[in-house]
Amino acid sequence: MKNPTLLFACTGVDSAPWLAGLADEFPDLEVRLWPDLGDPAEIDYAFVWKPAAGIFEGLINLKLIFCLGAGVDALLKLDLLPPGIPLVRMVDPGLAIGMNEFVLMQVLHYHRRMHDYAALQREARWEPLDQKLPEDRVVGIMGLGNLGGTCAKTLASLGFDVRGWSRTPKQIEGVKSYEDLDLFLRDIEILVCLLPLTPDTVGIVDAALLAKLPKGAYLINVARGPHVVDDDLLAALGSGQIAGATLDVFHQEPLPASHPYWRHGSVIVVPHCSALTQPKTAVRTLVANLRRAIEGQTVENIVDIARGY
Ligand code: NDP
Ligand code: OXD
Repeated sequence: MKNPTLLFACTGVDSAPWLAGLADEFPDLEVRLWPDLGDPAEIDYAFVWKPAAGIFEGLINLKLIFCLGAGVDALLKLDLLPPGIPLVRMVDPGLAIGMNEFVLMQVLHYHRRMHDYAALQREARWEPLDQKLPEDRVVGIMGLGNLGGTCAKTLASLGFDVRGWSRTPKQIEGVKSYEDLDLFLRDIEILVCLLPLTPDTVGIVDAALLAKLPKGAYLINVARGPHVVDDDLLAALGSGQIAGATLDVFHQEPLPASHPYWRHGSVIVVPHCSALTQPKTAVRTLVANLRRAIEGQTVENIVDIARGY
């Protein structure tokens, strides 16, 4: 019997640590590196990120597609997935650790008023500001899945008043779960977006949503750029409705040099790096799921294509 064969087709990703990790964790797996795929009929599985057009052509024995990232919006938009082949997204401890660190860092940044201190420093003003206890700081997380749920748990464990909004109710210790968006937004001082990008969530952070937050709230968007209507956020920053924003993701990436976010005094821009898929942990996640597939067990984290995540 032939060895299981995986096509590695991840654009812009250094394949070396992945290939080394796969060789260690699954020596019997044959890995083909796109575009040198050999006989397409021999490919059983594909591991992809920003794949080239036509990549799935001729893969007549393809059984599963694994995505290197947690978000599959770009892949679904390309409209090149062969019908009927399940798509598996990345749910991995390394990603959750990275996102947890980044969100915690930015929530603490706003909670401890570093944004205000930076403004005071620009004017050489020595002015200690009021400090709130975490229990008096309301942090809201849109999306309570693998990443949002992890961040919510961490913030709750530090004593923050954490509220979460998701499609279905969640039970996370110390976190108030909301399904009604308006009710959820009412008292949020720091809003974190960790939703998947779907037809239901594109443009969700618009003028109407921002106006429902208390004046002077902060936004942390670590999900996808198109969740935010940029002109509406810029207007809300201008009016003071939003006091500051941390943005990791953008409509166009890299963010064009001319974009007003780059030089906006109330915006922190980082280059889509809040959580990177780490080969060290993600190879083990991939291999565990590959083995489940090969042994005929249930594969975890299959995307509901109709729902978009
Ligand atoms: P999950 O699928 O685990 O969680 C998604 C959450 O969003 C779920 O709680 C889901 O609710 C909720 N949700 C989805 N649609 C709606 C809706 N219409 N209304 C209300 N709630 C909704 O995703 P992850 O936590 O793994 O990842 C979230 C996103 O983070 C990814 O899709 C990706 O875009 C982004 N990401 C960004 C990274 C970065 O570096 N910036 C890195 C990794 C991911 P329910 O549970 O009820 O279904
Ligand atoms: C992801 C990402 O979805 O890197 O994993 O954004």
